[in-house]
Amino acid sequence: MDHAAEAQRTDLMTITRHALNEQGRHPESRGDFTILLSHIVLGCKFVASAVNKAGLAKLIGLAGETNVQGGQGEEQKKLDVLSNEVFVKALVSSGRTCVLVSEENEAAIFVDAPLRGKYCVCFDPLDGSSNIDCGVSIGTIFGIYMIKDKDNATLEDVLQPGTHMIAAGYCMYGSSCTLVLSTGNGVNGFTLDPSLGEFILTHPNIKIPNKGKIYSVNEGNARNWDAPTAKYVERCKFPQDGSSPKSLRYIGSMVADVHRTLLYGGIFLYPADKKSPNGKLRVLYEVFPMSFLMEQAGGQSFTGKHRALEIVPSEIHQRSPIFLGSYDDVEEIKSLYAAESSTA
Ligand code: AFP
Repeated sequence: MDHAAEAQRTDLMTITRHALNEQGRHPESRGDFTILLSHIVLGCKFVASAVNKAGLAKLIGLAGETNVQGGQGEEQKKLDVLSNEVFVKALVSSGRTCVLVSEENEAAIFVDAPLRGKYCVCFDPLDGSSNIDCGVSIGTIFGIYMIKDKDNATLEDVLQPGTHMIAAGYCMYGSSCTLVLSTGNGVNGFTLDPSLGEFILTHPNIKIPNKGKIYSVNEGNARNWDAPTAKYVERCKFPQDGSSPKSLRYIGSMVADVHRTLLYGGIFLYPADKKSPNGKLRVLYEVFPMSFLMEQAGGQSFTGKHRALEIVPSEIHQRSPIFLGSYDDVEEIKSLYAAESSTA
């Protein structure tokens, strides 16, 4: 590498440098968020490394436990357990968190007083775990809130609408490891450079195309869909305006499906159906963070009734139907639901 290329390589926008720049926009800031983020980044690096080694280390396989969603037949895998431990430890040891909600823990975790800070983090440490055994992309999803009073933390601090979130993101463990983050000022994507061990800004200011050519849904559930969802998917395949049909892409790992939607445009749907009237995906650590990112990137997110970020959750593991993606594509499904409710 010549000197010019070497010099350019040292001028990289790492995620820490980015966070410090953002911090500079808030003169009152004391760097607490930057410290919290650096602990999240550490957790992501640790999980990325564990995912990469999983096949070799025989970490894959059932741990013999059932997670809190177990009543619905979901099994917890060893990597999930490990990832959860990693994130809980990383978040608690940051000294900046107060209440934690994890997909893997039935109850919220209240951090002990000496280590308490002003943030609440809701997270799914390893989403898409049914994809682990076949090496398909999986990810960590997180949403961050500010505590009202850290000496009197309650569940209400996390049972807030998504509009109160101050930051959200996901890390995708795939062919590359990519961390996508929004602190409410647009969306940026950082890719892990394994030679440096640093997340480098590779996708600045991500904007989702206004309209996309892809729809993403588990069509195996089609016979249980309601009329607006069924009609929308029919229109994707047989457009009425003379346009080309949309392509179907569905990985079954929300982080990977949403990442593609964010970059290429289109729509991701996990609707309600007759079997699951509340859909499948969890409000606090799937629906809210992804909706926050979509809106920050210029897209939309809708529940079938209203803007997804306006849900007021009453339980930490609550589920909701979700339609998110390109602005115009979500607009179309919104109009189908509006037409249905006006004839009801
Ligand atoms: P798993 O963690 O059980 O693999 O579930 C993944 C997930 O929560 C989300 O990441 C996917 O978008 C969705 O479920 C896939 O659900 P279906 O398998 O019902 O399509």
